[in-house]
Amino acid sequence: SHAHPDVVKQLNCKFRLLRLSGSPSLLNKHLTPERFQVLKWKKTNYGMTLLDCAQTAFENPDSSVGLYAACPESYDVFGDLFDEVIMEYHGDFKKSFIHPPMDWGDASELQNIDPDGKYVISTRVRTARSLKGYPFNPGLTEDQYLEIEDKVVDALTRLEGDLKGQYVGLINMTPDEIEKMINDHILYKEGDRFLNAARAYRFWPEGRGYFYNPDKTFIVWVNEEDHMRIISLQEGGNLAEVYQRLADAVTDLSYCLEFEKHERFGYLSMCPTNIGTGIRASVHIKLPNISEDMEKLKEVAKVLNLQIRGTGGEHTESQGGVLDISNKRRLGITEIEVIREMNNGIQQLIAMEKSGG
Ligand code: ADP
Ligand code: CIR
Repeated sequence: SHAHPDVVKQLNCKFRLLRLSGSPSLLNKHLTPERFQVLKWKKTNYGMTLLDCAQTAFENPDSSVGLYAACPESYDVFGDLFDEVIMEYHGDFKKSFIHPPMDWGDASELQNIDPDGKYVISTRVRTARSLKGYPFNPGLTEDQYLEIEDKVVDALTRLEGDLKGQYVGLINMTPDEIEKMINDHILYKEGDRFLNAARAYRFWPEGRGYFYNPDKTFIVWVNEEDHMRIISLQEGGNLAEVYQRLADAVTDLSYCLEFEKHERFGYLSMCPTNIGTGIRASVHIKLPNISEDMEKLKEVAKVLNLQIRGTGGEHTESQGGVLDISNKRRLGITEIEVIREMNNGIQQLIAMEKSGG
């Protein structure tokens, strides 16, 4: 079936304005007029159109990517566009490439990323998972939010050992409690304008919540950007321990839940930057010497396939010299290869810092 004429009309108007804006987003770069003329008519079996995928860029011309998948099928129905954005973000992942099978490798090959404990404040590794058979945020009904929450919480209650914990729905939290958990880097922030434009906050806080173990080293976010964000974190630089905990948790959860997978792209998520392994492995780190020249540091990070974010995560500023540095690509390489890439890159930055920048 086709997109409704009203949707096409809106798309025509918004597309023209985007072109005029000179937006630097990957969407604006790769949604050429030729592609637009074909894709604007398309609709997925979940009822999602190009408008549902691109409205984040229409409303935020300063987006870096500017494209979200509204449902799993968006990756194929709007494939001409997604392929290009994915190829550029994930480092030349060509159309003929297939994401490799899952391989968590052997965590014991990793050491403490900062043995002297001088630079790294904390280490975090997260991945994204979507439950099979549901759209992503822009297409979810209120009932589906609750259904996903039920299924995920049911699986989480079965976890054992140091993964055992409790689930709290946002609906049962006070604004102060929420603020504290966000500041402690445990809970997701609210009101991100990129997600808001993508219609990711409908029915909020219905179906939203988070799960945590008593040490707060294992966290699961439910129905934020993705159905699930599975997170392992702790103070210091023991990457092996953090990574092993995540691998164990994902393995255990996969016995109870069926995740959405794509034959070329591996695990699917709402943002094309988070497909494949879905892994972002980060340190909170202070590098006073080499961060004096941020432009230069960004250049070095680029060569090392690293991404720099602010202290509160994406779209935040650095506070007190604390940077969030992580792997950039998550697709086309295995889980353990993602971690090696991040590990090598951070080691090199620490070596540069030691030698004075
Ligand atoms: P995500 O990593 O899930 O894509 P964000 O970039 O928004 O999303 O980060 C989410 C939260 O995780 C933020 O509060 C951020 O400060 C926190 N965070 C990221 N890396 C680390 C780390 N190494 N140590 C502690 N907190 C971290
Ligand atoms: C954007 O397009 O700017 C947001 N949707 C975030 C994109 C993914 N983030 C990233 O690579 N830093």
